[in-house]
Amino acid sequence: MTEDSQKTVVCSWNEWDPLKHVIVGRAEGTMLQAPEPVVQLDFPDQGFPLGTFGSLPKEMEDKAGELLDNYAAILENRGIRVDRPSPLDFSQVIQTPDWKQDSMFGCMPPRDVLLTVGDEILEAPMSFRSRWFEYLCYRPLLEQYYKEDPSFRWETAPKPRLTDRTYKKDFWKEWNSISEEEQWKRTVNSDWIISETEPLFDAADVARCGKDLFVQKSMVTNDAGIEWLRRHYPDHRVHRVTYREMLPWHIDATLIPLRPGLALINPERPALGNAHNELFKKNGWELVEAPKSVRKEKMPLCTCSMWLNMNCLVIDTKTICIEAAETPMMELLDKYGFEVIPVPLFEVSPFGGGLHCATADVYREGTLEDYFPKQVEGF
Ligand code: DAV
Repeated sequence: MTEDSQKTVVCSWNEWDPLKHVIVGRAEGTMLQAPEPVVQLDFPDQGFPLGTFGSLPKEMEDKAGELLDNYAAILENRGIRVDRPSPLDFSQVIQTPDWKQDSMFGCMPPRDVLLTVGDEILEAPMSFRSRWFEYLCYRPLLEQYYKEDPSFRWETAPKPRLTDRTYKKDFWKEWNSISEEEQWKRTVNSDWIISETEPLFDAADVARCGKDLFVQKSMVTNDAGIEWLRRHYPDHRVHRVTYREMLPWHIDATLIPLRPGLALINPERPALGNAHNELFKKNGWELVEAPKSVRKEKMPLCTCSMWLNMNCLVIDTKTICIEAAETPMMELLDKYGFEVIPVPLFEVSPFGGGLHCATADVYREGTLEDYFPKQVEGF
């Protein structure tokens, strides 16, 4: 092998070290997926009432594709290597010995599937049946990294069975019939649809800060999944975090680490319990409340919240990509000394998220550091 082919390709310990290599997702073929235990989409005014499914409209897909290509070009112009996944036919029926699912989803948000910690990329289990095979879209890239980089550790979490035991029976029927007060009660107890039958997590429920990994318990991440991560990363401190959010789904519109000592938080989703804020405070971190999005409405067929303005990509501790319309967010980060790169990506949101969701780290220059030397007991 040549000297060049022996270099380190995969390494990233946190959300802010200088980004050199990243995966940007693709919109092609994305489905409004077929109903399954976790996903019960209902967009009657937009042509997809409960129980129906199908491809996202072609003109939406074209626009999203254009914006993602533009995002990739912006990063490449900064000297960052950008790779893209290989979409599958997401309209196909998939099955395992345990279940059959009428469609897949897509491969716009690599952040949901791939968790990069140091020299390892871990394929997350995923708790949607429609997303069970999504890792295949990234296999051509992972195979290539494996050949190029002798120290790359390619890992996959146990593939979940996702049988009916994985999901609480009649969850949605119950959830939709109880009062808001009851819903908050269940929320505070993290009592959502997935059971503790098997470890489950999406990679996007993890915020990486060197030795400390913040993992949100959510609609797609259970305690067994958090425990699996704890055992899998014995040299890290895995913190189980919960916020006051009704049906949480990924941490990256709730807590966004920006650089050592600074993180964005969501003012509508305060951390539950005192340990979270105490840990940040004790270690001299400032938690800045994100301003609201300038948008008044979501894109049609978008399943994300109104907080994708927080879903930004840090290029390094002085440079950050923000959605191009989000002036208040840009002004805030400018005040904190960042050079802001505006990236238009709003029309990509129905395909699974914002600027952070649409990427997955492959390489950031830097080493494993301890940014929280003072810990909080039991957290
Ligand atoms: O608040 O809607 C969106 C993240 C999707 N990957 C939110 C989180």
